[in-house]
Amino acid sequence: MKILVINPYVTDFKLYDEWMHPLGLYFLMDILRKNGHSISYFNCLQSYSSSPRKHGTASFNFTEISKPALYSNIKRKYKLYGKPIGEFRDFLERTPGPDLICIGSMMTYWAPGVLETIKIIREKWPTIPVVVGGIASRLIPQFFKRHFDKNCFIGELSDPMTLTLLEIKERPEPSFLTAFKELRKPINHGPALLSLGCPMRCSYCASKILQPSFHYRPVELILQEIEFLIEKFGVCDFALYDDALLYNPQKVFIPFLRKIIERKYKIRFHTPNGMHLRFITEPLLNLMTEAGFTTFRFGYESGDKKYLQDTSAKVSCNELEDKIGLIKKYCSDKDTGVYMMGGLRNQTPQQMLNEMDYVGSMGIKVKPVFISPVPGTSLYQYYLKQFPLLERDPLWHNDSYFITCLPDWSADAIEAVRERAKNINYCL
Ligand code: B12
Ligand code: SF4
Repeated sequence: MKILVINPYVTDFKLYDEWMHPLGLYFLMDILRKNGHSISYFNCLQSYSSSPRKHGTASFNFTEISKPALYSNIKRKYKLYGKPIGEFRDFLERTPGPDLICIGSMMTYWAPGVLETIKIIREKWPTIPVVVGGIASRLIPQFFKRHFDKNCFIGELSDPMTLTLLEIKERPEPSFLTAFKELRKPINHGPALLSLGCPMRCSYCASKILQPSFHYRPVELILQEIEFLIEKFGVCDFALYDDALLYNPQKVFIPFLRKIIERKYKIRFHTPNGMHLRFITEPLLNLMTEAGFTTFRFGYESGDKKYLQDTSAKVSCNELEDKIGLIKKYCSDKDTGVYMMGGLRNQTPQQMLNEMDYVGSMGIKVKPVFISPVPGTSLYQYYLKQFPLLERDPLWHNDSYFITCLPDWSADAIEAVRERAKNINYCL
Protein backbone atom coordinates (compact mmCIF):
# COMPACT_ATOMS: atom_id res chain seq x y z
CA MET A 1 0.00 0.00 0.00
CA LYS A 2 0.92 3.66 -0.32
CA ILE A 3 0.78 4.98 3.24
CA LEU A 4 1.03 8.60 4.30
CA VAL A 5 2.36 9.05 7.85
CA ILE A 6 1.67 12.33 9.62
CA ASN A 7 2.96 13.86 12.85
CA PRO A 8 -0.01 16.08 13.77
CA TYR A 9 -0.41 19.65 15.01
CA VAL A 10 -0.30 20.36 18.75
CA THR A 11 -2.61 22.59 20.76
CA ASP A 12 -1.22 23.91 24.03
CA PHE A 13 -0.11 26.96 26.00
CA LYS A 14 3.55 26.03 25.67
CA LEU A 15 5.71 23.80 23.53
CA TYR A 16 9.48 23.84 23.54
CA ASP A 17 11.63 21.82 21.23
CA GLU A 18 13.56 20.08 23.96
CA TRP A 19 14.99 17.68 21.40
CA MET A 20 11.53 16.50 20.36
CA HIS A 21 10.93 13.71 17.87
CA PRO A 22 7.88 11.57 17.05
CA LEU A 23 9.70 8.34 17.91
CA GLY A 24 6.62 6.17 17.82
CA LEU A 25 5.98 7.25 14.22
CA TYR A 26 9.60 6.59 13.25
CA PHE A 27 9.18 3.03 14.51
CA LEU A 28 5.88 2.68 12.72
CA MET A 29 7.41 3.81 9.40
CA ASP A 30 10.14 1.22 9.78
CA ILE A 31 7.65 -1.57 10.44
CA LEU A 32 5.48 -0.49 7.50
CA ARG A 33 8.47 -0.27 5.16
CA LYS A 34 9.71 -3.71 6.24
CA ASN A 35 6.26 -5.07 5.40
CA GLY A 36 6.55 -3.83 1.83
CA HIS A 37 4.55 -0.57 1.98
CA SER A 38 5.69 2.63 0.35
CA ILE A 39 5.77 5.52 2.79
CA SER A 40 5.54 9.28 2.57
CA TYR A 41 5.82 11.47 5.64
CA PHE A 42 4.73 14.94 6.70
CA ASN A 43 5.76 16.48 10.00
CA CYS A 44 3.26 19.22 10.89
CA LEU A 45 5.47 19.95 13.90
CA GLN A 46 8.76 20.51 12.13
CA SER A 47 10.82 22.80 14.38
CA TYR A 48 12.79 25.70 12.99
CA SER A 49 15.65 27.80 14.19
CA SER A 50 16.37 31.19 12.71
CA SER A 51 19.59 31.19 14.71
CA PRO A 52 21.15 28.15 16.33
CA ARG A 53 19.99 27.66 19.93
CA LYS A 54 21.64 25.80 22.74
CA HIS A 55 22.58 22.18 22.02
CA GLY A 56 20.53 21.99 18.83
CA THR A 57 17.21 23.00 20.42
CA ALA A 58 14.82 25.12 18.35
CA SER A 59 11.35 26.67 18.34
CA PHE A 60 8.03 25.73 16.82
CA ASN A 61 5.93 27.91 14.59
CA PHE A 62 2.55 28.71 16.09
CA THR A 63 -0.70 30.57 15.53
CA GLU A 64 -2.68 31.88 18.46
CA ILE A 65 -6.12 30.27 18.51
CA SER A 66 -9.18 30.94 20.62
CA LYS A 67 -9.02 29.47 24.05
CA PRO A 68 -11.47 26.67 24.88
CA ALA A 69 -14.04 27.88 27.44
CA LEU A 70 -12.53 25.53 30.04
CA TYR A 71 -9.31 27.52 29.98
CA SER A 72 -10.87 30.97 30.19
CA ASN A 73 -9.21 31.64 33.57
CA ILE A 74 -5.71 30.78 32.37
CA LYS A 75 -3.97 34.01 31.53
CA ARG A 76 -1.80 32.61 28.79
CA LYS A 77 -2.11 32.45 25.02
CA TYR A 78 -3.45 29.19 23.60
CA LYS A 79 -1.76 28.13 20.39
CA LEU A 80 -1.79 25.74 17.47
CA TYR A 81 1.84 24.68 17.13
CA GLY A 82 3.21 23.57 13.80
CA LYS A 83 3.87 24.65 10.24
CA PRO A 84 1.53 27.20 8.64
CA ILE A 85 -1.59 25.28 7.61
CA GLY A 86 -1.13 26.50 4.02
CA GLU A 87 2.08 24.46 3.80
CA PHE A 88 0.26 21.33 4.93
CA ARG A 89 -2.53 21.94 2.40
CA ASP A 90 0.07 22.45 -0.37
CA PHE A 91 1.73 19.18 0.58
CA LEU A 92 -1.61 17.32 0.45
CA GLU A 93 -2.40 18.99 -2.88
CA ARG A 94 0.74 17.73 -4.59
CA THR A 95 0.63 14.26 -2.98
CA PRO A 96 -1.06 11.48 -4.96
CA GLY A 97 -3.92 9.97 -2.92
CA PRO A 98 -2.56 7.31 -0.54
CA ASP A 99 -4.38 4.04 0.28
CA LEU A 100 -4.24 4.82 3.98
CA ILE A 101 -3.12 7.59 6.35
CA CYS A 102 -1.47 6.98 9.74
CA ILE A 103 -1.38 9.75 12.34
CA GLY A 104 0.51 9.76 15.64
CA SER A 105 -0.64 11.16 18.99
CA MET A 106 1.24 12.11 22.14
CA MET A 107 -0.19 14.07 25.11
CA THR A 108 -3.87 13.38 25.69
CA TYR A 109 -4.63 17.11 25.94
CA TRP A 110 -3.12 17.62 22.49
CA ALA A 111 -6.06 15.65 21.04
CA PRO A 112 -7.62 18.81 19.47
CA GLY A 113 -4.44 19.13 17.36
CA VAL A 114 -4.95 15.58 16.05
CA LEU A 115 -8.59 16.35 15.23
CA GLU A 116 -7.58 19.58 13.48
CA THR A 117 -5.05 17.62 11.40
CA ILE A 118 -7.78 15.13 10.37
CA LYS A 119 -10.12 18.01 9.51
CA ILE A 120 -7.56 19.45 7.08
CA ILE A 121 -6.94 16.02 5.53
CA ARG A 122 -10.68 15.53 5.08
CA GLU A 123 -10.95 18.72 2.97
CA LYS A 124 -8.87 16.90 0.36
CA TRP A 125 -9.68 13.22 0.96
CA PRO A 126 -13.09 12.78 2.60
CA THR A 127 -13.04 8.98 2.72
CA ILE A 128 -9.46 7.66 2.70
CA PRO A 129 -9.05 5.51 5.85
CA VAL A 130 -7.22 7.29 8.66
CA VAL A 131 -5.62 5.35 11.52
CA VAL A 132 -4.68 7.24 14.68
CA GLY A 133 -2.18 5.53 16.98
CA GLY A 134 0.41 6.37 19.63
CA ILE A 135 0.23 7.38 23.28
CA ALA A 136 -2.96 9.53 23.45
CA SER A 137 -4.96 7.17 21.24
CA ARG A 138 -4.20 4.38 23.68
CA LEU A 139 -4.99 6.41 26.78
CA ILE A 140 -8.23 8.02 25.54
CA PRO A 141 -9.56 5.88 22.66
CA GLN A 142 -13.18 6.64 23.56
CA PHE A 143 -12.65 10.37 23.22
CA PHE A 144 -11.21 9.96 19.74
CA LYS A 145 -13.94 7.54 18.68
CA ARG A 146 -16.60 10.09 19.66
CA HIS A 147 -15.04 12.56 17.23
CA PHE A 148 -14.15 10.22 14.36
CA ASP A 149 -16.01 9.80 11.09
CA LYS A 150 -16.73 6.28 9.87
CA ASN A 151 -13.38 5.98 8.04
CA CYS A 152 -11.23 6.91 11.04
CA PHE A 153 -9.92 4.19 13.35
CA ILE A 154 -7.77 3.75 16.44
CA GLY A 155 -4.64 1.71 15.68
CA GLU A 156 -2.51 -0.24 18.11
CA LEU A 157 0.35 -2.45 17.04
CA SER A 158 -0.58 -5.20 19.52
CA ASP A 159 -4.11 -5.37 18.12
CA PRO A 160 -4.71 -8.00 15.38
CA MET A 161 -7.32 -5.74 13.69
CA THR A 162 -4.71 -3.00 13.25
CA LEU A 163 -2.19 -5.49 11.89
CA THR A 164 -4.75 -6.63 9.32
CA LEU A 165 -5.71 -3.07 8.39
CA LEU A 166 -2.06 -2.04 8.00
CA GLU A 167 -1.15 -5.35 6.34
CA ILE A 168 1.61 -5.99 8.87
CA LYS A 169 2.77 -9.60 8.89
CA GLU A 170 6.30 -9.23 10.27
CA ARG A 171 7.29 -7.39 13.47
CA PRO A 172 11.09 -7.10 13.46
CA GLU A 173 12.88 -5.03 16.14
CA PRO A 174 12.03 -1.52 14.91
CA SER A 175 14.65 1.13 14.26
CA PHE A 176 14.68 4.88 13.48
CA LEU A 177 16.95 4.31 10.51
CA THR A 178 14.15 4.05 7.93
CA ALA A 179 12.56 7.33 9.02
CA PHE A 180 15.85 9.19 8.87
CA LYS A 181 16.70 7.75 5.50
CA GLU A 182 13.40 9.27 4.26
CA LEU A 183 14.17 12.71 5.67
CA ARG A 184 15.79 15.05 3.22
CA LYS A 185 15.86 18.11 5.47
CA PRO A 186 18.75 18.54 7.88
CA ILE A 187 18.00 17.89 11.54
CA ASN A 188 19.52 19.65 14.53
CA HIS A 189 19.36 16.79 16.98
CA GLY A 190 18.54 13.12 17.20
CA PRO A 191 16.75 10.70 19.51
CA ALA A 192 18.33 7.74 21.28
CA LEU A 193 16.41 4.93 22.94
CA LEU A 194 17.97 2.07 24.86
CA SER A 195 14.91 0.51 26.43
CA LEU A 196 11.13 0.67 26.48
CA GLY A 197 9.07 0.64 29.67
CA CYS A 198 9.82 0.90 33.36
CA PRO A 199 9.67 -1.69 36.16
CA MET A 200 8.42 0.90 38.68
CA ARG A 201 4.88 2.15 38.99
CA CYS A 202 4.58 5.77 40.09
CA SER A 203 1.05 6.90 40.83
CA TYR A 204 1.03 9.57 38.09
CA CYS A 205 2.79 7.67 35.31
CA ALA A 206 1.35 5.59 32.47
CA SER A 207 4.58 3.82 31.52
CA LYS A 208 3.33 0.37 32.65
CA ILE A 209 0.06 0.84 30.77
CA LEU A 210 1.78 1.88 27.56
CA GLN A 211 4.58 -0.67 27.77
CA PRO A 212 3.55 -3.53 30.09
CA SER A 213 6.91 -5.30 29.93
CA PHE A 214 10.41 -3.87 30.07
CA HIS A 215 12.32 -4.30 26.82
CA TYR A 216 15.99 -3.64 26.03
CA ARG A 217 16.97 -2.64 22.50
CA PRO A 218 20.08 -4.23 20.98
CA VAL A 219 23.20 -2.10 21.60
CA GLU A 220 24.48 -2.61 18.05
CA LEU A 221 21.26 -1.21 16.58
CA ILE A 222 21.33 1.84 18.88
CA LEU A 223 24.92 2.53 17.85
CA GLN A 224 24.05 2.17 14.16
CA GLU A 225 21.26 4.75 14.57
CA ILE A 226 23.59 7.22 16.27
CA GLU A 227 26.36 6.71 13.74
CA PHE A 228 23.93 7.17 10.85
CA LEU A 229 22.73 10.52 12.20
CA ILE A 230 26.28 11.70 12.78
CA GLU A 231 27.35 10.73 9.27
CA LYS A 232 24.26 11.83 7.32
CA PHE A 233 23.30 15.04 9.13
CA GLY A 234 26.33 15.85 11.28
CA VAL A 235 24.12 15.57 14.37
CA CYS A 236 26.00 16.15 17.60
CA ASP A 237 23.13 16.41 20.11
CA PHE A 238 21.16 13.33 21.13
CA ALA A 239 18.29 13.09 23.60
CA LEU A 240 17.54 9.93 25.51
CA TYR A 241 13.84 8.98 25.47
CA ASP A 242 14.01 6.10 27.96
CA ASP A 243 11.61 5.85 30.87
CA ALA A 244 14.13 4.04 33.05
CA LEU A 245 17.57 4.68 31.58
CA LEU A 246 19.47 3.93 34.79
CA TYR A 247 17.63 0.75 35.73
CA ASN A 248 19.87 -2.34 35.64
CA PRO A 249 22.60 -0.46 33.72
CA GLN A 250 24.90 -3.49 33.31
CA LYS A 251 22.52 -4.87 30.74
CA VAL A 252 22.60 -2.19 28.02
CA PHE A 253 23.47 1.26 29.35
CA ILE A 254 27.02 0.51 30.50
CA PRO A 255 27.94 -1.50 27.37
CA PHE A 256 26.47 1.37 25.32
CA LEU A 257 28.51 4.00 27.19
CA ARG A 258 31.72 1.98 26.80
CA LYS A 259 31.19 1.69 23.04
CA ILE A 260 30.49 5.41 22.70
CA ILE A 261 33.66 6.23 24.61
CA GLU A 262 35.65 3.76 22.49
CA ARG A 263 34.44 5.37 19.27
CA LYS A 264 35.49 8.86 20.40
CA TYR A 265 32.48 10.60 18.84
CA LYS A 266 32.26 14.34 19.40
CA ILE A 267 28.66 14.29 20.56
CA ARG A 268 26.54 15.39 23.51
CA PHE A 269 23.74 13.50 25.21
CA HIS A 270 20.78 15.10 26.97
CA THR A 271 18.22 13.59 29.32
CA PRO A 272 15.14 15.85 29.21
CA ASN A 273 13.06 12.98 30.59
CA GLY A 274 14.19 12.81 34.22
CA MET A 275 16.47 9.98 35.33
CA HIS A 276 15.82 8.01 38.49
CA LEU A 277 17.92 9.73 41.18
CA ARG A 278 18.24 6.59 43.34
CA PHE A 279 20.09 4.69 40.62
CA ILE A 280 22.82 7.23 39.98
CA THR A 281 26.28 6.12 41.14
CA GLU A 282 29.79 7.52 40.86
CA PRO A 283 31.05 4.95 38.30
CA LEU A 284 27.98 5.59 36.18
CA LEU A 285 28.42 9.37 36.30
CA ASN A 286 32.05 8.91 35.42
CA LEU A 287 31.20 6.90 32.32
CA MET A 288 28.32 9.18 31.36
CA THR A 289 30.39 12.35 31.42
CA GLU A 290 33.20 10.64 29.51
CA ALA A 291 30.66 9.55 26.87
CA GLY A 292 29.48 13.15 26.41
CA PHE A 293 26.40 13.41 28.68
CA THR A 294 25.82 17.13 29.08
CA THR A 295 22.23 17.85 30.18
CA PHE A 296 21.32 15.93 33.31
CA ARG A 297 17.74 16.03 34.56
CA PHE A 298 16.71 13.91 37.50
CA GLY A 299 13.28 12.88 38.71
CA TYR A 300 12.93 13.54 42.43
CA GLU A 301 9.34 14.88 42.52
CA SER A 302 9.14 14.95 46.32
CA GLY A 303 11.05 13.45 49.22
CA ASP A 304 8.12 13.80 51.61
CA LYS A 305 7.48 10.42 53.25
CA LYS A 306 3.79 10.53 52.44
CA TYR A 307 4.58 10.49 48.71
CA LEU A 308 7.15 7.68 48.75
CA GLN A 309 4.68 5.29 47.21
CA ASP A 310 3.54 7.80 44.60
CA THR A 311 7.08 8.44 43.43
CA SER A 312 8.39 4.85 43.81
CA ALA A 313 10.76 6.35 46.41
CA LYS A 314 12.95 8.05 43.81
CA VAL A 315 15.29 8.87 46.69
CA SER A 316 14.85 9.44 50.43
CA CYS A 317 15.72 12.80 51.99
CA ASN A 318 18.76 11.19 53.67
CA GLU A 319 20.15 9.88 50.41
CA LEU A 320 19.45 13.10 48.56
CA GLU A 321 22.44 14.99 49.91
CA ASP A 322 24.86 12.19 48.90
CA LYS A 323 23.38 11.90 45.42
CA ILE A 324 23.47 15.65 44.84
CA GLY A 325 27.06 15.77 46.11
CA LEU A 326 27.99 13.18 43.49
CA ILE A 327 26.11 14.94 40.72
CA LYS A 328 27.78 18.25 41.50
CA LYS A 329 31.17 16.60 41.27
CA TYR A 330 30.52 15.49 37.67
CA CYS A 331 27.85 17.65 36.05
CA SER A 332 27.93 21.32 35.14
CA ASP A 333 25.59 23.45 37.28
CA LYS A 334 23.94 25.15 34.33
CA ASP A 335 22.78 21.99 32.56
CA THR A 336 21.71 19.99 35.59
CA GLY A 337 18.36 20.09 37.32
CA VAL A 338 16.01 18.15 39.53
CA TYR A 339 12.31 17.86 38.66
CA MET A 340 9.98 18.62 41.57
CA MET A 341 6.32 17.86 41.21
CA GLY A 342 3.34 19.98 42.23
CA GLY A 343 -0.16 18.55 42.50
CA LEU A 344 0.35 15.34 44.50
CA ARG A 345 -2.46 14.28 46.91
CA ASN A 346 -3.18 17.10 49.40
CA GLN A 347 0.13 18.78 48.65
CA THR A 348 0.14 22.49 49.39
CA PRO A 349 2.14 25.13 47.51
CA GLN A 350 3.98 25.89 50.76
CA GLN A 351 5.14 22.27 51.02
CA MET A 352 6.44 22.46 47.48
CA LEU A 353 8.22 25.77 48.15
CA ASN A 354 9.86 24.30 51.25
CA GLU A 355 11.08 21.29 49.32
CA MET A 356 12.39 23.47 46.52
CA ASP A 357 14.33 25.56 49.06
CA TYR A 358 15.72 22.41 50.61
CA VAL A 359 16.88 20.91 47.30
CA GLY A 360 18.14 24.30 46.04
CA SER A 361 20.13 24.79 49.26
CA MET A 362 22.28 21.84 48.15
CA GLY A 363 23.39 23.89 45.17
CA ILE A 364 21.39 22.29 42.37
CA LYS A 365 18.79 23.77 40.02
CA VAL A 366 15.15 22.94 40.71
CA LYS A 367 12.69 22.37 37.86
CA PRO A 368 9.08 22.56 39.02
CA VAL A 369 6.56 20.56 36.99
CA PHE A 370 2.85 20.18 37.58
CA ILE A 371 0.83 17.04 37.52
CA SER A 372 -0.94 15.90 34.37
CA PRO A 373 -3.54 13.35 35.47
CA VAL A 374 -3.01 10.49 33.02
CA PRO A 375 -5.92 8.08 32.44
CA GLY A 376 -5.34 4.62 33.90
CA THR A 377 -2.93 5.78 36.61
CA SER A 378 -3.83 5.55 40.30
CA LEU A 379 -3.49 9.31 40.87
CA TYR A 380 -5.94 9.87 38.01
CA GLN A 381 -8.43 7.50 39.67
CA TYR A 382 -8.05 9.45 42.90
CA TYR A 383 -8.68 12.80 41.20
CA LEU A 384 -11.50 11.41 39.08
CA LYS A 385 -13.67 11.21 42.21
CA GLN A 386 -13.32 14.98 42.69
CA PHE A 387 -13.32 15.91 39.01
CA PRO A 388 -15.53 13.51 37.02
CA LEU A 389 -15.04 15.65 33.90
CA LEU A 390 -11.47 14.32 33.65
CA GLU A 391 -13.01 11.33 31.92
CA ARG A 392 -15.02 13.32 29.42
CA ASP A 393 -12.60 15.96 28.25
CA PRO A 394 -8.81 15.47 27.86
CA LEU A 395 -8.29 19.24 28.06
CA TRP A 396 -8.58 18.62 31.80
CA HIS A 397 -5.30 16.68 31.71
CA ASN A 398 -3.22 19.71 30.72
CA ASP A 399 -0.51 20.30 33.34
CA SER A 400 -0.91 24.09 33.02
CA TYR A 401 -4.66 23.82 33.71
CA PHE A 402 -5.23 20.94 36.11
CA ILE A 403 -3.09 22.38 38.91
CA THR A 404 -5.32 25.47 38.93
CA CYS A 405 -8.29 23.26 39.89
CA LEU A 406 -6.71 21.98 43.10
CA PRO A 407 -7.54 23.60 46.43
CA ASP A 408 -4.84 26.11 47.50
CA TRP A 409 -3.31 26.28 44.03
CA SER A 410 -4.35 29.77 43.01
CA ALA A 411 -2.70 31.54 40.06
CA ASP A 412 -0.62 33.49 42.61
CA ALA A 413 0.53 30.30 44.32
CA ILE A 414 1.60 28.79 41.01
CA GLU A 415 3.41 31.99 40.07
CA ALA A 416 5.14 31.93 43.46
CA VAL A 417 6.48 28.45 42.71
CA ARG A 418 7.80 29.56 39.32
CA GLU A 419 9.38 32.69 40.80
CA ARG A 420 10.98 30.75 43.63
CA ALA A 421 12.53 28.35 41.13
CA LYS A 422 13.90 31.29 39.14
CA ASN A 423 15.43 32.83 42.25
CA ILE A 424 16.94 29.59 43.48
CA ASN A 425 18.40 28.81 40.07
CA TYR A 426 19.63 32.37 39.49
CA CYS A 427 21.71 32.27 42.65
CA LEU A 428 23.53 29.08 41.58
C1 B12 B 1 10.13 11.03 25.98
C2 B12 B 1 8.95 11.65 26.70
C3 B12 B 1 8.91 13.04 26.82
C4 B12 B 1 9.97 13.97 26.19
C5 B12 B 1 9.67 14.42 24.75
C6 B12 B 1 8.70 13.63 23.96
C7 B12 B 1 8.78 13.86 22.46
N1 B12 B 1 8.01 13.24 21.67
O1 B12 B 1 9.56 14.57 22.00
C8 B12 B 1 9.90 15.19 27.15
C9 B12 B 1 10.92 14.98 28.24
C10 B12 B 1 10.16 16.57 26.54
C11 B12 B 1 8.49 15.04 27.73
C12 B12 B 1 7.82 16.07 28.35
C13 B12 B 1 6.60 15.94 28.99
N2 B12 B 1 5.90 14.79 29.17
CO1 B12 B 1 6.44 13.09 28.40
N3 B12 B 1 6.91 11.35 27.92
C14 B12 B 1 7.90 10.84 27.23
C15 B12 B 1 7.84 9.30 27.29
C16 B12 B 1 8.79 8.86 28.40
C17 B12 B 1 8.22 8.49 26.06
C18 B12 B 1 7.47 8.75 24.74
C19 B12 B 1 8.12 7.99 23.63
O2 B12 B 1 8.68 8.59 22.74
N4 B12 B 1 8.11 6.65 23.67
C20 B12 B 1 8.79 5.78 22.70
C21 B12 B 1 7.92 5.50 21.47
C22 B12 B 1 8.69 4.57 20.55
O3 B12 B 1 6.74 4.84 21.89
P1 B12 B 1 5.24 5.31 21.45
O4 B12 B 1 5.23 6.76 21.16
O5 B12 B 1 4.29 4.77 22.45
O6 B12 B 1 5.01 4.56 20.06
C23 B12 B 1 4.76 3.16 19.95
C24 B12 B 1 3.33 2.84 19.67
O7 B12 B 1 2.43 3.67 20.35
C25 B12 B 1 3.20 2.89 18.17
N5 B12 B 1 2.69 4.08 17.53
C26 B12 B 1 3.09 5.36 17.69
N6 B12 B 1 2.41 6.14 16.84
C27 B12 B 1 1.57 5.37 16.11
C28 B12 B 1 0.67 5.67 15.10
C29 B12 B 1 -0.09 4.64 14.52
C30 B12 B 1 -1.05 4.94 13.45
C31 B12 B 1 0.07 3.30 14.99
C32 B12 B 1 -0.73 2.21 14.41
C33 B12 B 1 0.99 3.01 16.00
C34 B12 B 1 1.73 4.04 16.55
O8 B12 B 1 4.48 2.73 17.67
C35 B12 B 1 5.45 2.67 18.70
C36 B12 B 1 5.86 1.23 18.77
O9 B12 B 1 6.77 0.98 19.77
C37 B12 B 1 6.33 9.09 27.68
C38 B12 B 1 6.08 7.85 28.53
C39 B12 B 1 5.94 6.62 27.70
N7 B12 B 1 6.44 5.53 28.19
O10 B12 B 1 5.37 6.62 26.62
C40 B12 B 1 6.02 10.36 28.49
C41 B12 B 1 4.60 10.95 28.49
C42 B12 B 1 4.07 10.94 27.09
N8 B12 B 1 4.82 12.32 28.95
C43 B12 B 1 3.91 12.76 29.75
C44 B12 B 1 3.95 14.02 30.41
C45 B12 B 1 2.98 14.24 31.55
C46 B12 B 1 4.88 15.00 30.06
C47 B12 B 1 4.95 16.43 30.62
C48 B12 B 1 3.64 17.16 30.72
C49 B12 B 1 5.67 16.36 31.96
C50 B12 B 1 5.48 17.54 32.85
N9 B12 B 1 4.58 17.48 33.80
O11 B12 B 1 6.14 18.51 32.65
C51 B12 B 1 5.92 17.13 29.63
C52 B12 B 1 5.14 17.97 28.60
C53 B12 B 1 5.89 18.27 27.35
C54 B12 B 1 5.39 19.46 26.60
N10 B12 B 1 6.04 19.75 25.54
O12 B12 B 1 4.46 20.12 26.92
C55 B12 B 1 2.81 11.72 29.95
C56 B12 B 1 1.55 11.92 29.10
C57 B12 B 1 0.57 12.89 29.71
C58 B12 B 1 -0.72 12.93 28.98
N11 B12 B 1 -1.70 13.50 29.65
O13 B12 B 1 -0.87 12.49 27.88
C59 B12 B 1 3.59 10.40 29.57
C60 B12 B 1 2.72 9.27 29.07
C61 B12 B 1 4.35 10.00 30.87
C62 B12 B 1 3.41 9.77 32.04
N12 B12 B 1 3.41 10.67 33.03
O14 B12 B 1 2.70 8.81 32.10
N13 B12 B 1 8.03 13.76 27.59
S1 SF4 C 1 10.20 5.80 37.56
FE1 SF4 C 1 9.64 7.25 35.92
S2 SF4 C 1 9.02 6.02 34.16
FE2 SF4 C 1 9.05 4.67 35.95
S3 SF4 C 1 6.94 4.65 36.68
FE3 SF4 C 1 8.03 6.26 37.82
S4 SF4 C 1 7.72 8.15 36.62
FE4 SF4 C 1 7.17 6.41 35.29
